[in-house]
Amino acid sequence: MLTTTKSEEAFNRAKEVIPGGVDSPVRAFKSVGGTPIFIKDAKGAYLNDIDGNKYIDFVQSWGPLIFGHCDKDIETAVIDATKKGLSFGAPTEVETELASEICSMFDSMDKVRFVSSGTEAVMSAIRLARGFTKRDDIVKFEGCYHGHSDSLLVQAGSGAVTFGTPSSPGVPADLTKHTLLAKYNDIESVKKCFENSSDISCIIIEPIAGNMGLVPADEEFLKALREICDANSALLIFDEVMSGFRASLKGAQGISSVKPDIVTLGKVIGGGMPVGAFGARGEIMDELSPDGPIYQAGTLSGNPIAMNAGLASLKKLKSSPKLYEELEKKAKKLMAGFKDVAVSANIPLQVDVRGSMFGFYFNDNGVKNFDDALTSDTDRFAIFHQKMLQNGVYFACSQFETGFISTAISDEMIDEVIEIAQKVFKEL
Ligand code: KE4
Repeated sequence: MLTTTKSEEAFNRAKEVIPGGVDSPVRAFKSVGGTPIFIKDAKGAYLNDIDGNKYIDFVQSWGPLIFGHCDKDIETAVIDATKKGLSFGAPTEVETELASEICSMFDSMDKVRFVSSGTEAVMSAIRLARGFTKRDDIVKFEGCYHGHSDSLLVQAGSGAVTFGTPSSPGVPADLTKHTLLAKYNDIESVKKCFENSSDISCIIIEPIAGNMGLVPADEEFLKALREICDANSALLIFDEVMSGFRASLKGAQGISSVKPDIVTLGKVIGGGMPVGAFGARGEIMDELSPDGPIYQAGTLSGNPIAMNAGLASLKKLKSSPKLYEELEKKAKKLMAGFKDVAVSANIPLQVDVRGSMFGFYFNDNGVKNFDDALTSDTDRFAIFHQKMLQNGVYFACSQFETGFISTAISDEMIDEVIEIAQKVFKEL
């Protein structure tokens, strides 16, 4: 039995001065039960908690740590940058370098602007789309999560769904009346939005949804979104904060032929430091202040530490072309192993993989949208999560999240985790 005494004490102390004891709700383990594990440090594929327990990490800070923890190159880049000063609030060449790297990877991007979180990137992208088209309405999909800015916190995925409060108090109805909801992988529901409003500025989608569990969009569906946007002069926003550099070197755009108008990024491009970004063709981005009228700003936007961490991360990604093949192979091996042990334990399990991203549902049927995802057995997931944790395996603490493979996770580790799953599935 895992001793988590120190984490329990730490959690009680944290709750006195931090709401819910956490700085982001999903970390509170509310939907899986038990005490959130307090991390002491991490190295490679492993997390070490303050009770001296060790875990193989499939969360990797919700996506950023594609090279695992304490990667030498990223660590060196951060330490070297720190010695030159933490932040200047003035332009630095490293911002241009990282912007050029990113723009060179995405055909749909001539220019990109950096911010400090995925939420900020999406919030800015929505304002840009509204300003550029001079329209107020937006279309989002049930179960997709795009950060916690007001217009997007409507029937969100991720933490909000986990708590069953799809739309948060504190978000004015006057604002969310401009947010139209459609069903993922269902083009008829999108057409209905365009019948109900002639004021739609954009459609925003996670082209590979990772916040209702892992649900890739059908290619035909993405093509239909592109067509409906073109027919109505609305912009198509791909929120690739999670899938960017995780599904492939070009995120979902490395897999789908569909080109968005605006892309939002985050997580991996910060290498573990706070970074978000949004980019588009020059005609759209030039509408942003100071050249254009659409205002957007940030004290630590493009700060050199985060930029150097991101640059080191992207250079590593670009330098190993086989990287995504290897990560996907490991993800498929893990999911095939889970499928096998589930079948032998007579447990219904749906699995899916896109590059280094993997997902599994305790569900009799395939999952194509949010309604399907919600029919999953979250009680069984909670028991699974706790038992895997007891055995030193750290998965996302919600059925409505995605798992990740880092380069630090070896085939031997995957074999070990499948063996543990063999035991755990029998106890579900
Ligand atoms: P942040 O503001 O949390 O950096 O990014 C928001 C965001 C935007 N778009 C997508 C597709 C995202 O997945 C996210 C954030 N992802 C969640 C995990 N699924 C962050 C974890 C958390 O909220 O603590």
